[in-house]
Amino acid sequence: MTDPVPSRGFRGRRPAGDRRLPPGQYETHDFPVLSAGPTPRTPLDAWDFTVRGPDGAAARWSWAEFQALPRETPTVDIHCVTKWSKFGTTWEGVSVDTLLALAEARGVRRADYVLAVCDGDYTTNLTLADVTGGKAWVAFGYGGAPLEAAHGGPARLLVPHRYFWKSAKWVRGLQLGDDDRPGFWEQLGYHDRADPWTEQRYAGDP
Ligand SMILES: Nc1nc2c(c(=O)[nH]1)N[C@H]1C(S)=C(S)[C@@H](COP(=O)(O)O)O[C@H]1N2
Ligand SMILES: [Mo]
Repeated sequence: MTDPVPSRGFRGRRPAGDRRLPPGQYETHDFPVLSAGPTPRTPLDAWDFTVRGPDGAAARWSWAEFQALPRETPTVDIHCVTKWSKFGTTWEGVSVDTLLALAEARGVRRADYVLAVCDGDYTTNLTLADVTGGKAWVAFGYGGAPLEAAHGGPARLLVPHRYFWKSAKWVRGLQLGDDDRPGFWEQLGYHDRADPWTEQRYAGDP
């Protein structure tokens, strides 16, 4: 039997795998650790997660409450601005859509911008659109195991369609706001939006 579809390699100029690799990136099979400071270690009984609206109204979950929320297990490619990409990483966590819907039911008004806040004072800014529509999670599992502290455990934000610095490790909350407030790396000259497919690496990149 002949295959009616030409093999993938002959359909375009570039090897098929390149379609997964944003411009300027290379694939790695390692999982590098990149942290701007020491790894914070918050005990689970002191951990909570807060979604705060622009007017101050907030929804808060303890670790136990958070664990009882509906979970998802996304498998995604991740892209660091230092140019490594890692394909097919599998996480477990709660979708930001789920968190926002529950927060809204508790009187938290949505707003156009989101600042992720973390233990250790790291922050990063995103748009609401960047973290809704099945594109972002608060992940506490990686590769079928609890997320290691070095990689952001107990829980980190996972926003795989943006450069990986937007995936805030040790995340403790999302602050919704009507204004875009630059986070840690964004104040130091990195791009506010950070789309790897258009190489939004530094402030001023189109
Ligand atoms: N809280 C916090 N989150 C962070 C960082 C950090 O320094 N602190 N580094 C960011 C950067 S630059 C990258 S590339 C990824 C690295 O995640 P990893 O160490 O799990 O590879 O985390 C991001 N999230
Ligand atoms: Mo990074």
